[in-house]
Amino acid sequence: MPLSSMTLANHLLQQRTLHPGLTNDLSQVIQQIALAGKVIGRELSEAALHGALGLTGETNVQGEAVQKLDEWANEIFVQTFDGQGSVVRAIVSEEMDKPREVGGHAGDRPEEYVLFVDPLDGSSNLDGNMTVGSIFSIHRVHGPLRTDVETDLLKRGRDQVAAGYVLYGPGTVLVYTCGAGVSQFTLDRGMGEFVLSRSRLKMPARGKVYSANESNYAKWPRGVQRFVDYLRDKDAATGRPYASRYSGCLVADVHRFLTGGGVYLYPGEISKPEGKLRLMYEAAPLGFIIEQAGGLASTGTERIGDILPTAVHQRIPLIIGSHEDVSRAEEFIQDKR
Ligand code: FBP
Repeated sequence: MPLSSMTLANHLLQQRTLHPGLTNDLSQVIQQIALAGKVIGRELSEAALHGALGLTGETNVQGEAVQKLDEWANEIFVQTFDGQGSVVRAIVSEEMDKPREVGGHAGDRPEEYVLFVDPLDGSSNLDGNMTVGSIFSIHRVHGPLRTDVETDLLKRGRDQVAAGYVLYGPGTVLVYTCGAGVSQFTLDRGMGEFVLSRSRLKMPARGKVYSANESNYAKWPRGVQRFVDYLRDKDAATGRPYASRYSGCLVADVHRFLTGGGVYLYPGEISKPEGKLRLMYEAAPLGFIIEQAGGLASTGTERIGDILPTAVHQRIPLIIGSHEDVSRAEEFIQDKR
């Protein structure tokens, strides 16, 4: 029995009365993303039957091996917005070297958007039939936009008008914010609708779980090592040691903390201070969600939302999660502890 019959469309309609920034066009974009999420979720659940698993043999702009489903999911997002009347002017994707102009019109609408997307985050989990997700970030553009001029697309996380993700796990879940709190919807396969399953999400100030690829421990700066040592130390008063959980999918780990608290780290390394994750379609959108839920997203020295990107595929160190845990990490990284 569903918790409520509040579908995503109804929720967006309701939110529009409360939040002027959530315009009809922006609601439309979020619903189109939900549609792409349904299509991707259905294909993932039967991918092994369609021979859709495995690698394409190509590498993407990040130098990573491309899963067939990475490419396919990217195409689903492009097709979803590449139609006449779409208010999305361009898509920047982890799977595309250059921004892709879509929608077939040039600045003739009062309000247009650029969509930044990681079509399938954690895709190395696919062959193991494990959780993956799609991450999205939406920026509003006013007037002419030169999609071939990268600087026109570089905006701070705090300027996002909406962000969220679709998580493909036991259930298919969509989580979004447009700056007025965080809401979670679960796909009711019978109705084919995303139905509200949690609203006004607030995460615990401190957690009991941390996520990090500890095989990189030796490559981390001393401050990061000391913070992870601190989480592993025994101290009942501060709920330590924390449990270690690392799924190989950023969205899945962050979603865990949205509900139960905790901290995820993909820090910079001594020889690679920029880390692995991408600012504009991984760190910034998840940072917007987590901060709307009372958490924090940081590089260790700077708030993710305040960073002006230098490139659309820029990488950034990420420490994200419960406010007290991320603040503690910053203290260790900045040698204040
Ligand atoms: P993709 O978007 O290419 O999947 O990369 C991001 C990611 O897979 C995260 O989801 C995950 O947390 C991390 O990289 C895993 O990286 P590693 O295998 O180095 O631990």
